[in-house]
Parts: sequence; structure tokens; C-alpha cells
Amino acid sequence: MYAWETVDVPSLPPSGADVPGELTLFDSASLGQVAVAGDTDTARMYVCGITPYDATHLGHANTYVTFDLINRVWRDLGLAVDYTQNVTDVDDPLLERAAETGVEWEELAEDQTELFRSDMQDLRVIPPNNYIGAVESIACVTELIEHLLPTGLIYQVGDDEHPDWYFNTVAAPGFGGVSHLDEAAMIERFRDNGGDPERPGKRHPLDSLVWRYSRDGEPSWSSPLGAGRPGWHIECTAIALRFLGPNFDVQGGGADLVFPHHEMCAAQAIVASREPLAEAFVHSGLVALDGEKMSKSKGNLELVSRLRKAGADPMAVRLALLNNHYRSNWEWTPDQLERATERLALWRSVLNNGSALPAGETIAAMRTALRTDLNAPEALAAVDTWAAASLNIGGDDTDAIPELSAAVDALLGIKL
Ligand code: 5CA
Ligand code: ZN
Repeated sequence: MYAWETVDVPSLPPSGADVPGELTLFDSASLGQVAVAGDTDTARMYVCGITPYDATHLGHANTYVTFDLINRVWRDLGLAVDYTQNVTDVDDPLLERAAETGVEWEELAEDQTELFRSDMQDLRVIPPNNYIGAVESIACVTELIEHLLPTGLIYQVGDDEHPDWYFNTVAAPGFGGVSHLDEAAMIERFRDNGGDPERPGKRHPLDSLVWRYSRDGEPSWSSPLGAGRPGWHIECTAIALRFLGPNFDVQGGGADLVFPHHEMCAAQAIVASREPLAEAFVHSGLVALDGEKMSKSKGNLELVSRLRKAGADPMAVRLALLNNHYRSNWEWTPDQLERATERLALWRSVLNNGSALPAGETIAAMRTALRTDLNAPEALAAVDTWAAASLNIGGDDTDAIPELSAAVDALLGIKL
């Protein structure tokens, strides 16, 4: 499917030797900092996209802005970026919401995907070059399942009415290596996140549904596996392998996806391709509201579009998100938007002065902060220091204004 309009990213002069020459990020699998895409010309990234309802809340926005920063850091390092994102445009939660609200599921998915596109555009998120829906990937999913059949790890449950297909996840090499959870914790989280550990006929409680046989009143597609629809995890595995190939640089999403989703995808991929799914599994922290994770199922949401309608500058919304380190879990409060709005106004007021203090050291500090596990709050603080000093002391560097605003645009995605 189409994504959204491209975003202009200014190119900056090359960085000096005092700035790290690659991006390091925390990898959930190895539990340490790793250099990502350090030895290639093209960085390959997959980020788990929305299930299109209740889009785009600030948790979603925070996740896509996080991976947008990675995209921007790579581009600034001179790499091309091959970026794939999916849309889970058919799955249980979407169908349930459509049924509850009396809207056709296709219409709900289309409207919400469109809203997401416009929110991403407002937030100046660079679009993925492959934006891929689950529905348009049905053949890609069934082909992957058929490819997995000879491994013996794909099987049907003995249920005459609904002989759904499963993947014997626990048999995959290295299973558990993404989340590091013990089995009891896995089963609990699996149950809480769309899994069915108690389903009779499964070889193991953690085996994941890959093809759900058609049910009355549910959408289904004919396939060599019988009429049905894809399971959630196999959707991302199939799209990622099709568009990026195995062992790509970054598999990303919010921390809620570490288990089961990314563990299950990693298991399917290693069996399918005999290579790891990705070099690094990168997760953004979760945004809460009113003391709990912002989530569609609980309804404690703040939407990008609602803030926009109330008059917020989308650059202030982006700045408020960036003020939290991507790996921290944090709670949204309206005062964060107020503070970000003031910060943006202050930065813009320096620009309007026409000259300022030299910006070179500030730009180097921003690059260093971002290349070191994406420390956006530190990058913002560097701009604050430059802006405050320029206002206090003055400064007669007229080049500093376009240089700094190009860096804030290219590296942080903030248009001043
Ligand atoms: N369609 C699947 C991924 S394949 C899905 O999880 N959809 S979602 O709409 O629920 O979430 C979309 C993205 O936003 C995911 O990467 C998810 O990890 C992230 N996300 C959801 N809630 C939050 C939150 N409260 N804070 C941060 N990120 C979140
Ligand atoms: Zn996914």
C-alpha cells in the first residue's frame, strides 16, 4: 500500500573525527550496546506497524519517532536506508473493534491507516519505502508457511471444524533469546497478548497460530492451506523476509512486542532461512497515561490528531516525545507539551535574530548524543545551551542560524 509523502532531509557537512563514526543501540537479544549497520552501505530496518484502530496515540507516535531518529542518524552517516513497516489490517482486535462499533472492518482499517499517515506526515516521520498491509500479503504468508512445512514444525490441530495451522515455536534454534523470559512468564504474556496457550491439540502451549481456518462471519481467503487468514506473528515474519531478506540490521517496535511478537517472529525466521531475523532487536519504551500503559484496549489514550485539533504545533508534540530517552517508560502529561512549545518558541526566536554563536560544537554534540544509543534528550539539551548562550551573549555568526536549523531538521526531524 502507499505510505505518506516523503520528507525533505537536508544533508549536513561531514562530521569531524571527534564524533563516533557509527550508531550504537541497545539490543534486547544480546542485552548490550551493539553497532548497527556499521559495515554496510544500506541499512535495513523493519518496524512493526499499527493495527489500525485508535491511531495514532502518543505511544505509537513515540515508537515511530524513535525509529525515525535511527533512520536519520543512518542517513547522516551516509547510509541508504531500506525501511519496511507493516499494517496489521486484518487481525482479531481490529475485527472485534469493527464489530463493537458496527463499522465494516475494511473501512475501519482504511480510515485509521489514513489518519496514521497524516499524523506521521505532521510529525515529519520519514516514510518507509515499503509500507505493506497484511491483507495484500496473504500469498506471501501462505508461501512462507508452505516453505516451512517440510521442517515438520508446522502442523494442524486435530479440530474437525477449525483445523488451524500452528508453528512449533519452542523447537526453533535459540528460542527465548530475544526476551530471555522463563517458560512460565512466556505463557502468561502469551495469554495476555493474543496467544492461546490452552488450545487443545497443540504440541506446546507456546506454539503460535500461523493460519486460522475461516469462521462464520470472519473474513477469509482461499489458499492451499484451506480458506482462512494469517496469524499475527507470521505476518511480520513473511513481510520482513520478503522485503528485507534475513539478518537485516534492526527489528523494531515498542517494548510490548519483545514477547511474544518478536520472539515468535525470530523463531519462525531462523527456521525459514537458517539465519537470524535481525542483527539487533531494538525496543522503544512504553508511554503511559493516568498511571497505565497507553493502550487501545484500556482506552487511556491521547491522540496526535486530538492535540493537533486543540492547536498544538506538531513540532512541539515531536519535541515533547524526544525529550524522553527512547528506552525509558514514561507518562504523558499535558505540561510536557507546554514545555516543548516554549522550547520551540525559544529556539525559533534565536533563529529570528539573524546571527548567533557558532553552531559547530553544538552540532557535533547532537551527533555524538544521537549516535550513542539515541540520546535525544542530550541532543536537545545541546541545542538549549547554544540557544540560551546566543540569546544572552549575542554572537555574530550568521552561518550558525542555517547550519543549526539544518541540523535540527536533519537529525531531530524538527522544522524550525
Ligand atoms: N500491529 C502490531 C505490530 S505488528 C501492533 O502492535 N500494533 S499496535 O497498533 O498495537 O502498535 C503499533 C506500534 O506502537 C507497535 O510497535 C507497538 O509496540 C507500539 N506501541 C503500542 N502502544 C505503545 C505505548 N503505549 N508506548 C509505546 N509504544 C507503543
Ligand atoms: Zn509486527
